[in-house]
Amino acid sequence: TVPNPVLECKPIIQVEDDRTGLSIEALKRGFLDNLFYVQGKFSGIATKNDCYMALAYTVRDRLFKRWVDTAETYTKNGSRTVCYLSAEFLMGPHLGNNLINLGIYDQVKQAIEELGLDFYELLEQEEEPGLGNGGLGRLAACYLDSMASLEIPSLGYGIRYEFGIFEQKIQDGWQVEITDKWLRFGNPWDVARPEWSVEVKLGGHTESYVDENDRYRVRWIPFQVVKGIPYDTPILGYKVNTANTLRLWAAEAPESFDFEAFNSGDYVKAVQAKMTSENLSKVLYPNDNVSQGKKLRLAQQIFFVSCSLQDMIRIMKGQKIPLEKFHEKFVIQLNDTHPSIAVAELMRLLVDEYGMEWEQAWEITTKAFAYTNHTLLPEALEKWPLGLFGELLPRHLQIIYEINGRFLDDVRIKFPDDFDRLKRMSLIDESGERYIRMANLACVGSFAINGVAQLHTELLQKDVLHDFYEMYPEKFNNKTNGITPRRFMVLSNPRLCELIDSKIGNTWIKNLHELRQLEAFAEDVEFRHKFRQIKQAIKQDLAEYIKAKNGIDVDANSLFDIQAKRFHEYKRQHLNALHIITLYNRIKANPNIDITPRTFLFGGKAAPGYYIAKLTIKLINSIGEVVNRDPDVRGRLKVVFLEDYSVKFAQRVYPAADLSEQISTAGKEASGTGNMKFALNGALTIGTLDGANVEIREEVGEENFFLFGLTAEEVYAKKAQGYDPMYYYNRDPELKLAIDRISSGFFSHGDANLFKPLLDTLLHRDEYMLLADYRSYIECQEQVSQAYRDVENWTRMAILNVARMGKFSSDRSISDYCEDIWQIQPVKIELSEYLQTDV
Ligand code: NBX
Repeated sequence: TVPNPVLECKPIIQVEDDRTGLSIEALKRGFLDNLFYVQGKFSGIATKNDCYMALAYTVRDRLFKRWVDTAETYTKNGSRTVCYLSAEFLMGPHLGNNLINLGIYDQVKQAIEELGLDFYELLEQEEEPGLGNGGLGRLAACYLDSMASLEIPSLGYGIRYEFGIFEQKIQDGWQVEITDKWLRFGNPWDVARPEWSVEVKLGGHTESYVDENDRYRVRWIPFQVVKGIPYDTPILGYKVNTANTLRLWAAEAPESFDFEAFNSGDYVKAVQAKMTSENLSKVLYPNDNVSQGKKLRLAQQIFFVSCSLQDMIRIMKGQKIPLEKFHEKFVIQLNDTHPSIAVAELMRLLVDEYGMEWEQAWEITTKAFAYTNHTLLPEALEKWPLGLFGELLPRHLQIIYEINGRFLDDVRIKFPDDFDRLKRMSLIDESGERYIRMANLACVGSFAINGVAQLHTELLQKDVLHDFYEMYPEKFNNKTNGITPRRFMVLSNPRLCELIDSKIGNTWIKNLHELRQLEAFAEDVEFRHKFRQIKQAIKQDLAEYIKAKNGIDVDANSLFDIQAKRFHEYKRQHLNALHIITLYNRIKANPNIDITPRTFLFGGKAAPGYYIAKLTIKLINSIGEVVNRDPDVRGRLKVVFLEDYSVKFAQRVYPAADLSEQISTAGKEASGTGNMKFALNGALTIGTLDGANVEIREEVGEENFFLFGLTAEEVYAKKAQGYDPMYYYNRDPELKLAIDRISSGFFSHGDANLFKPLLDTLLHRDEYMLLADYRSYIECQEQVSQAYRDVENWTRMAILNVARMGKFSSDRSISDYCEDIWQIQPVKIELSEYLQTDV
């Protein structure tokens, strides 16, 4: 292509101006300028949203020099790049985070206040892009922050869902779902790049042919073609010049498609085809840890995967790097199996579209991919009915057969005559209805396979992926999850940060291990006092929010006991509920009993089709209704359901917790990351030996962690022996009473049937062993209540938790990925001096 002279020109940014200046005056001018030129309003009629938008653009302007220079540097250097492929990115609000990472939070706050506006009110205006369900999507977001902060060239690739995770309303105690119209007022943070659109084929059939070199080739004649348009969001690192890109694809019908149908005269059909295409990026599937096997979901997966791989090839062409070097230019991390069709799609692109030999293409493919597993739950392992798969992706089905044939030959050589093993490892499940097993495809197509916590990786190797571990032990490794301290401390807990900074400076934000220096202050009475005051003030703020929102009076002196996460039986919110009922029953039996006052806070969504999870929400609200108004309780117990838990709201919740509930059945939670966010903010954990709890306890010390429950091994052993929940029910009178209170209709206005499905699962199956763990949990909670009364010691333990959380920074996780898997080094982005903040 002819060099475009425009490419050689950029604005000469050499003086502080309204788009780059960081002085209060420049920020104010920038804001007014954007209010005028972008929103087209004078201040007299500007709405809060206009002001938010003007502020967002003012901050965005200050990102662009970094973003453009980063892209330019990577392009000129042909830098090796990590591509993080994820069906979900749960980013949370961008504005506050960008202010923190740019290092201009205080200046902007002052500028806005000098304009007579309420800074926090403007921050609150942002509609968060809820493009994820829970931990997996939020992990992707934390990793983008850390990759940028560590100056690692990276691209996040995903889907720009028009409707993100639904908004949750509670009506009469039940969850009701409202569509999330997050794009309603426009999105100031992304930029459409229609010039980089690509096409994705779907459906139809394949044909074989012989090419001009007498080679056997396959051609795919699709039924439908969909266009993907990339939308780019800058991802700025913390106090560095690196601004990487999150590239999300939106689906559209290609113009030619409309045109053909239009010419044939069927205008309505043409518009319908357009609608069908746009459906692809319409909505995020709201399931967490369960796969539904819907065709539209598979279409979403191939859509964003194909767009992303084609985009990588375009980038290579732009940098004149030959395709044979694909795996040197890019390493692709698969965030669970959701993008694992990429293995077959890259093969298709290389072999069918670029005429590469199979062997070479396979060599490149298996050097390019790495796979992260996030679950041990069998119902979450993705498998696609063969028929459905072949209808949508006929060519990929053939490619998977070919991969499978060659792979099974390898298995046969390594394990001769082991026919059961072949059946288990095959990419196709042929035990009944035939399915494609996506985890198997991901394992075969990747050079690295990792779990997300030590225990989880061990269980993968021992159980879920055992055959693959025996086949390829060298591929397996652990990468314990982490969280970004920028969003989950600096942004969400400024008061605690200020206290910490006053003692140890602020370099801990980049090197979280430095928090260790706080250990010494755990013994400092004055420090403990300040630490407590801060927690108290934050709890008071939340109490006021609850009063306004739920109309419930909450005592900020009570122990704030919080469980905030998706609702799922394995996470056992109903075990927490049984504890509340037990305390309530004790009060009813003895109204003068001495009880540590507690406020039980719950937050989280249930998948709309997950009846038992929704019923658990109803149960908690029903218990709250009774407990909160019973005069015998005299305010000693309160139960509050926090509606519509989101990243934005989570940032208010973590800092307010005294006690963090991490009570999943051992062996079920892959890692958990909320557990880390709570502990980093000075909550103590009550938890099982599950996921990353094990490592958190190791770090903070067993004396600073409330442990209960069966171990993963004990859970398996008990199941193998034939577990009978009724045994516990009949033997533990308090447990029996708690359950009977529910089944009698006590919490449901006398309706004895309402919670029957929930109780039936507990009494007759109890897959997640609540009854087996009940007594241990209750006793552990008694220790918590006792410990909370010793104010000084509780504070000491809380400080030690904060001090010892260094390991759980996502910076540590990302450095480990870089060293062990990605083989990638940082690339410094140089900016002219006058544009730098306090880097
Ligand atoms: O991933 C979560 C795990 O449950 C957590 O233990 C872990 O900490 C976190 C990050 O590694 N998994 C998760 O959030 N899964 C999903 O959201 C999910 C969504 C769709 C789907 C399957 C799983 N089809």
